Amino acid sequence: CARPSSSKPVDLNTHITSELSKLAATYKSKNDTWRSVGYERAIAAIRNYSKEITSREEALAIPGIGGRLADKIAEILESGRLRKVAEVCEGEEAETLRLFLGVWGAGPSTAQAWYLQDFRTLDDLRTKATLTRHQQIGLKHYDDINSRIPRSEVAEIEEHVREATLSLVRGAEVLVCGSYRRGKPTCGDVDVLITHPDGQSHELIFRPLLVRLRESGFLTDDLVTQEDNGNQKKYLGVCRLPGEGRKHRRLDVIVVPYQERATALMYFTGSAHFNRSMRLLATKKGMSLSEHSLRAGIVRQGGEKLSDGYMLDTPTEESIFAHLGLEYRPPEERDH
Ligand code: DCP
Ligand code: MG
Ligand code: MN
Repeated sequence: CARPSSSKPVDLNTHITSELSKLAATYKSKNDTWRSVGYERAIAAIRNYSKEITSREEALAIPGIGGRLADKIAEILESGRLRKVAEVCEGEEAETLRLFLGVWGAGPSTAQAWYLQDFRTLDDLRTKATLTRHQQIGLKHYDDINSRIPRSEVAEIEEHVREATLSLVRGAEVLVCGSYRRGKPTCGDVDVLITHPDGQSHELIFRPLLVRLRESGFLTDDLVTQEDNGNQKKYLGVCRLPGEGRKHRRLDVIVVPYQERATALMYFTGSAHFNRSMRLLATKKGMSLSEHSLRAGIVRQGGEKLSDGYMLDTPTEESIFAHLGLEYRPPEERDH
């Protein structure tokens, strides 16, 4: 939940939330949104609780935790684990769905459909399933895409993209966001934000950069090239550094106008959960936050926007926190 850094609670209940997270993830993979969202809310409530939970009664007193969840917490407190995790998260169906969800471009309903068609292995998918173009790429690079990227390699990829960008347009700014900027030891992909301080030259970067990186063999597969997200452009693909023994890595690039750099930076740094909290908080304050801008004076009536309000000046991330009445939180503290 969005809150000032000074009051950020230390998570003393990871033994509880880690068990509940397994349930939330498995229900999500089974397309049981109702249950997975229920567990995710409970996890958020427990994370916001600043003390170690020591009894069923204490759990029950936390807003958002009901009787059945308190029972589960009590079981974890007594035995260190939850029998329901074994029941729900282990076994052929759950394991196959996890395997299939690792195919880029496959969501819970696709994974489930494949399971119902009696596919059980990646080879089954390769030989028998009807795959979208994205899923074919996801399957081709399955092992590489599903292995974590060390920070040092993310930095090499950043440097590679920076050199290519600067050779096209001098003075461009290139920065890796996502889990890397949040300080994670390894990353799932590389999220590169590009902008230009002159406010205009960013428009010259997107296509030529992709052409250059494709020609050099660095980009190996294109997933999505989206040129129409307002003034921002977004590319999703697969890349590989030159040299022997390199893995294929997922690469996301956004090119944004300088005016939108702080809101785009904050969005692209995440986490996704943090972004949802910040947007929710903005909405509660009659504002609206997106990767493009922060607006104030929004008038809503029953979910409908009556007034679009006006744009606030957001030259830095600090200014966004300030407009929202929050103390600044550095990227390392934006996981939730
Ligand atoms: N993002 C978001 N909502 C989503 C997906 C992404 O707000 N549904 C934002 C927040 C993410 C950022 O984009 O932090 C980058 O997305 P990634 O999927 O690359 O996520 P991370 O970089 O945070 O983690 P990972 O290490 O898995 O890449
Ligand atoms: Mg990422
Ligand atoms: Mn990404």
